[in-house]
Amino acid sequence: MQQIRKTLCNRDCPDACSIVATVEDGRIVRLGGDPDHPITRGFLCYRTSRFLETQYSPERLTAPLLRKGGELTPVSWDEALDTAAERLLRIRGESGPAAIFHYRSGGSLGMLTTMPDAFFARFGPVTVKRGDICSGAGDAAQLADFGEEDSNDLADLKNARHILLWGKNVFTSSPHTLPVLREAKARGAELVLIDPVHHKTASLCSAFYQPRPGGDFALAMAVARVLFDEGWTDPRAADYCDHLDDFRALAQRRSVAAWCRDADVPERAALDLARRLGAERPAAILVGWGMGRRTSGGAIVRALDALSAVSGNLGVPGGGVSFYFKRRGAFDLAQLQGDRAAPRTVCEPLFGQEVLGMSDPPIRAVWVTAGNPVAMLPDSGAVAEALATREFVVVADSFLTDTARVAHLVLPTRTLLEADDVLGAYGHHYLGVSTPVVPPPDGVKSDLEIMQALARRVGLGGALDGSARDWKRRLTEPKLAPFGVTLETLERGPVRNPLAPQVLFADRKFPTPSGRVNLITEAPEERGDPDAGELPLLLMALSTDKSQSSQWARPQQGPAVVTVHPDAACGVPDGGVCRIASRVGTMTVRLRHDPAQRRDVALIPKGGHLRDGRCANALIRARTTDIGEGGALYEERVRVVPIAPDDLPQPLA
Ligand SMILES: Nc1nc2c(c(=O)[nH]1)N[C@H]1C(S)=C(S)[C@@H](COP(=O)(O)OP(=O)(O)OC[C@H]3O[C@@H](n4cnc5c(=O)[nH]c(N)nc54)[C@H](O)[C@@H]3O)O[C@H]1N2
Ligand SMILES: Nc1nc2c(c(=O)[nH]1)N[C@H]1C(S)=C(S)[C@@H](COP(=O)(O)OP(=O)(O)OC[C@H]3O[C@@H](n4cnc5c(=O)[nH]c(N)nc54)[C@H](O)[C@@H]3O)O[C@H]1N2
Ligand code: SF4
Ligand SMILES: [Mo]
Repeated sequence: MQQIRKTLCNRDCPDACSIVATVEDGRIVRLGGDPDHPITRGFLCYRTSRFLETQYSPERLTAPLLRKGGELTPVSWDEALDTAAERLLRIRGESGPAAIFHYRSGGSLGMLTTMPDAFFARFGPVTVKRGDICSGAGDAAQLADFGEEDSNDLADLKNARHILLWGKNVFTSSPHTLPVLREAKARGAELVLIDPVHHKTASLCSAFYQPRPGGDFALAMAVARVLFDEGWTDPRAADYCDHLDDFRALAQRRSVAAWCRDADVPERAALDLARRLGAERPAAILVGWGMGRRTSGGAIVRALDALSAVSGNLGVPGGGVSFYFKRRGAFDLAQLQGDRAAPRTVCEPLFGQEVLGMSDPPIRAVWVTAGNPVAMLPDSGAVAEALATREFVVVADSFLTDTARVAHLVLPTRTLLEADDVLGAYGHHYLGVSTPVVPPPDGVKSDLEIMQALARRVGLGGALDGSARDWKRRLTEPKLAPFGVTLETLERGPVRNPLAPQVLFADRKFPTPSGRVNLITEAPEERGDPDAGELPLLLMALSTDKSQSSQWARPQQGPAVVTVHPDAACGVPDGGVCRIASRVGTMTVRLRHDPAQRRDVALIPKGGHLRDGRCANALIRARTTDIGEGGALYEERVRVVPIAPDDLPQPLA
């Protein structure tokens, strides 16, 4: 018999789609997008529509694995959890809780995936991460400027006359923004893409500007200069912005032409963008997540915030400068926090070197929840070494990832189709629940169940007790019940977060110390690049539709594909095999030519596995962004190294 069951996708993706699963005799046979969800609109992305291959993959872990005599060996849950409890208690007893590091990433954005945080806050508090590999700089920028990070309603884009997609690949990374963009276009809005990389999103746009990577700050200053020179700024901007004179002076430090030369765009780009923002407002800026991952990423996002503010596009329908939707805002997460601060923190982008270097006490144990830091954090080699040299590493995951392979204990967890959780989204304001479409296989536990079982073994008693549904209610109802939204309401279907604004900052009041926008006043430090001659290409490991970070829809074979402009190919033909070399490593790749790209970038899909020799992070040094301790992931320089025919890798016989 066929049954239709719905759940919410918990992947680290802005869209938080409602999935419709068809279940036949206990097995899921089909996945589709929910036509009744206002954002999902009946379709799923490439990677999740093919998730059944992952769900029913023979590689799926269904028993805990414990390292014995060097090998990961299946054991019972009792043995796994007893071992974990004994080791954690011993290390805490001997060295204190700071010797244990709990690292959680974005494998699931469900609120209950933070249950291990609650466990370790009570067991320790232990060492936790600080900064954010994904959005550290952009978050810090928006918080510094506005005191708050959120967005106008997604549907409010339909009120915009212009939409500036500033460094954003909506086709790949947030496909459910597309229908709204198309509707806005149908109502007359014009779209513009500003991105050093040419991608499909350009096809939606009436203009496409391709600055040098990181040239956005200079471009934003050129735009600001035009706004001031033409009198297109909001006459009331001084009422709600601090440092307006200093910001104007910053923009006026150079001519429009000089700023544009620095950004490597034609001068008309600045005139065009200023016209759209100023003379023809309202204009919405959608700030992509890639730009922030540069050494000057925070300054770039702050410059875009300032453009929106001075041009009078903040707090108006059809305006705004959207980087993030406050996905946790509806939930009462205070219950999960401990009452004491963590004794110590590890900067996420510097994971490898910091874990290796910490002393008094050294990090002796690492617990990894919902992350694959070996593949996904820069300087993969150092991350792998940091883990391989600890006494005790635990990884909770459904697959034997690059990170799980170096663990002492691997605990099999649920997939997104088995999740029992509650979620917001970082690309719109709808809330919802995930409900298991099928029960997990025998031998698999949720993060909640794992932490509850461990809590009992380490003397925390029932601190985390309660079913998943109890916790869903506990986290949602304190803030939502006053609006008449209960867990049952969410279980019936998606609900727009009643706490979220339609138009953010409509009162032009900002939760900054002064109550006003804090405009940026300084340009980021100019750093000459000594490597630029020898290593002419900036390596950008970008999202691909085929994968969610290191979770590929299908297994990958052969060398990773790197895309460059034909002039940057060093004579390697389109489709040819070669190496790319950075300061720290080399990698065999297949080169693809694309004349639409700049001559100073090399594009590679993010998420390649280290054990397959496809991991870009093996070539990328660990560096932080200017503010917010994000990862400066797109700043590593590489060159193309042709391989002599004799040295080409031989096909397997
Ligand atoms: N298919 C798929 N979707 C995903 C993911 C995935 O792995 N696969 N990952 C998810 C995750 S983890 C996140 S955080 C989100 C966002 O994921 P991201 O992949 O960060 O998405 P975008 O916001 O499109 O930002 C990427 C864009 O930024 C551009 N960019 C990079 N540097 C610069 C620059 O200096 N200037 C300008 N103007 N642009 C620049 C890139 O060229 C690219 O087009 O999406 C999620 N969506
Ligand atoms: N060079 C380069 N590096 C990057 C990026 C880049 O653009 N370039 N992008 C960065 C970005 S934006 C991000 S967000 C990070 C992403 O880095 P990660 O968050 O580490 O990404 P994933 O590879 O998706 O790893 C998530 C893991 O969680 C597991 N998982 C899924 N659901 C659950 C669950 O419910 N419980 C548990 N315990 N595990 C679960 C999955 O199987 C998967 O192995 O990578 C960053 N790294
Ligand atoms: S990964 Fe994103 S786009 Fe794909 S189904 Fe999940 S929420 Fe939707
Ligand atoms: Mo991310």
